[in-house]
Amino acid sequence: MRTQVGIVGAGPAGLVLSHLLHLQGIDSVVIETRSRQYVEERVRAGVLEQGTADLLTETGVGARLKREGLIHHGIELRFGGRGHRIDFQDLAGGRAVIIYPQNKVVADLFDARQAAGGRVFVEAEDVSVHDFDDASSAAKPKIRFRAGGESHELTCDFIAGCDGFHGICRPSIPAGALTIYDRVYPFGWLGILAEAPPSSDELIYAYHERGFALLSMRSPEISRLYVQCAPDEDIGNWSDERIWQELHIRLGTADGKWKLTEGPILQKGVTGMRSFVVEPMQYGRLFLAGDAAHIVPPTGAKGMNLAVSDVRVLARALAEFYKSGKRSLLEDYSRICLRRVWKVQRFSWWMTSMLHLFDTDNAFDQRRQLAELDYVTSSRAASQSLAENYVGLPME
Ligand code: RFL
Ligand code: PHB
Repeated sequence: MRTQVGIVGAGPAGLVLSHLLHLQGIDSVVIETRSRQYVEERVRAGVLEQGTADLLTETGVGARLKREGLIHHGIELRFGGRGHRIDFQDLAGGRAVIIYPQNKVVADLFDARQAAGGRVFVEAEDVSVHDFDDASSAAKPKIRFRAGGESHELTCDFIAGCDGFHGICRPSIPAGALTIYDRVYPFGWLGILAEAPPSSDELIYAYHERGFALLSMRSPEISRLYVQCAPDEDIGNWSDERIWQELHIRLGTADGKWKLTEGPILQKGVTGMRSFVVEPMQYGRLFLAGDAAHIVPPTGAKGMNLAVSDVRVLARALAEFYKSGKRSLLEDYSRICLRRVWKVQRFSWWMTSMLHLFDTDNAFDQRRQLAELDYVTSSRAASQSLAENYVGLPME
């Protein structure tokens, strides 16, 4: 089997890339280990930067996003029992974010690939990548895998490693060729999906002496809520009742007027938190994109957006190569992406550092965090910096 670009992974990075390449007349094949249903039901991100939403709309996969996406012009930071709004309309030149779940983005893209006759192999096993080293340029890159009970070998010009943090593409690069920058946080998030109308029109990021809490949503009927917990927290220790109780405490206001609406919990899970970057994001004819190359803690709501901005750069570089034979943009892929990656890393680390409880014994740190929150919500310069990062920095 042959194609121009072999794509490993059908998350946002892999599917957006395949879609963008198709629009440029470039053929690709996507290989994914999970089933389509699994990928479409996996509860993950919920916030699209305006640039991400615009890209999906402009490339013809935004119909449902337009119908069901919730446009948010601000977020609330809640601390000391009071809410403080960050107004994007005013502070970020009218830009906004769109609440639309990642699993729907993925479903919309699967539909688009299918309608265009795109080849996507799901439930693939034993996926491995070969001959992508430029030194062995006599041979073309290959992806081997098993699917539908058969062994396949896909020969391509380039491989896109879009297989997430635990994928096989990054570890297939000789270790000496990569530098890893890593930070693991001493906490995780316990997240729930609840059949309850969101108790606020906008997201609430709450700093509390018992730990961070976040109120988010998926639709006017479904809330998504998180509480900071231990990184290895046993979900078995958290009854529904205990989760709601903790959310009431951490999100509550001093005047007692704000009410959190409860509802049946549809799903719950614990996520660890880390910051991670690999440099460079390219080795020979293998290009890493999205979580395969970098992880951000979810506090800035950036992971999926960063995955999409990587593949936008990659699609443009591949289009230039196939049109003109020029490799200059491909050679620049890593440098272009990493500029944005590090700015987003900085923002996600900063939001995380400001809002989480790091050390219950360190009263100095807690006072410093409260001062930071006070500054961010009272200085126009500081709130503008938060707003412009949250809605998404310009593409380049
Ligand atoms: P994905 O989505 O992990 O997709 C990788 C795909 O590769 C498959 N795979 C393989 N396929 C073939 N062969 C192999 N050997 C393979 N190994 C793995 C996997 O099954 C999978 O389908 O990576 P991608 O495409 O780079 O996308 C990244 C995003 O998924 C991720 O950054 C976001 O979900 C992060 N994130 C958020 N991002 C946002 O932009 N906004 C948010 O509000 C936001 N909230 C979140 C988040 C992530 C969270 N969790 C669960 C980590 C909230 C949470 C709680
Ligand atoms: C979500 O809705 O899942 C969500 C929203 C904002 C974040 C992280 C996750 O910062």
